[in-house]
Amino acid sequence: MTIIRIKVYSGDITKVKCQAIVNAANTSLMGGGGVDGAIHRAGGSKILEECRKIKASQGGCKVGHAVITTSGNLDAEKVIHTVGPVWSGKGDEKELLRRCYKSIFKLAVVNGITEIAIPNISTGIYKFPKDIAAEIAICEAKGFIKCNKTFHQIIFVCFDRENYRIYKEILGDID
Ligand code: AR6
Repeated sequence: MTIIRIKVYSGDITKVKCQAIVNAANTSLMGGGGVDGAIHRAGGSKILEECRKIKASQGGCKVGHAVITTSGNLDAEKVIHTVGPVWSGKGDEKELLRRCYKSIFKLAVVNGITEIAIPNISTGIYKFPKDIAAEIAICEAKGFIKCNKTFHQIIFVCFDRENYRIYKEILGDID
């Protein structure tokens, strides 16, 4: 029997019960709109406090990198904040988005996380084409999970219908 470790949910990531959730932040780590705003609102001031400390010590977070904080009032134990690229269609955005996923999984392993919920990074305010972003996200997740047999699960949380449809189409009807 194959145990399916990549899942697709539809809805709000702040409501997902999972060991860690990922935030699509910006380089300042000081909060914003979209999923970033939702996570800070639901998680409360503890998250921003830790983000401030990280900003003071390393000047925020570069595109393609990731940092980890407490989850404040959220059910998750940790929040991993990554910064996706802004889509222009002319630069190395695909590679930078790939790097986001690699950075997330690396931080998860270092912190003993084996279950993670991830939003559709860069596909909102940063305007990355949803189909290309989904191919990258799923390719990186499959590659990671193949090499990390003890990792329990990766949940892609799709807030909008189009992303949900794209993920279901790529992964097949798996839930
Ligand atoms: N749960 C899950 N996914 C969500 C939620 C939610 N509550 N809310 C929105 N999404 P975006 P980006 C989806 O714009 O494109 C912020 O201001 C949304 O439908 O949140 O990486 C940051 O501070 C979309 O599919 O992030 C940055 O400045 C996905 O999350 C900038 O936006 C990503 O949309 C980052 O832009």
